[in-house]
Amino acid sequence: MEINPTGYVPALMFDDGEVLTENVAILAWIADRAPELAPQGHLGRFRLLEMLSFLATEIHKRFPTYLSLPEEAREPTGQQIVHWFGFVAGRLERGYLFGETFTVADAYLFQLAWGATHLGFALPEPLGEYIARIEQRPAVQAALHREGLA
Ligand SMILES: N[C@@H](CCC(=O)N[C@@H](CS)C(=O)NCC(=O)O)C(=O)O
Repeated sequence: MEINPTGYVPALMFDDGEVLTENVAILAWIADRAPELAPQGHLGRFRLLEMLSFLATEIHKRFPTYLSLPEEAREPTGQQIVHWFGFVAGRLERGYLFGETFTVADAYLFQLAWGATHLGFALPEPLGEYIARIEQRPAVQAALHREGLA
C-alpha cells in the first residue's frame, strides 16, 4: 500500500517518484524502452498488448480465485487455468510466444508457468521445456536468487 495503492506487486517507481503499476503497463513500458523484447511488425505493439491482456485476465487472475477456494472446490478453476495454459503452449512451436525471439510476454508467461508448476499443476507441453530453458537465462537466475527462489 505504501508504493502501490492496490497493494499488488509489481510496481515500478521512477527517479522522479512516479509509480507505474499493473503487469500489462509495466511490461509494455519495458518493451517500448527495449524494442528487441517486443514483437515486430506493424501490429507488433498491439499483438503484445493482446497477449499481455490475455495472460493477465485469463490466467493470472484465476490464481487468486483458485487459491481462495477450499481444496475440494478447486478443480473447475484449476481446469480453466490448465486449459488456457494449453492455448498458449500451442503458440510455442518456434520457441517463444512470438516466434524465435524472447519478448516481455515470455517473461510474464514464464513467471505464471513457473509459479503454477510450483503449486503442483501439470502443464501441457512444451511448457516444461520452455520453463527449463527460460530459467537458465542469467537475468532469470539472478532474479530467482535475489528473491530467494532459486
Ligand atoms: N492487476 C495486477 C495483479 C497483480 C497480482 O495479482 N499480484 C500478486 C502476485 S502474483 C500480488 O501482488 N499478490 C499480493 C501479494 O503478493 O502480496 C497486475 O496485473 O499487475
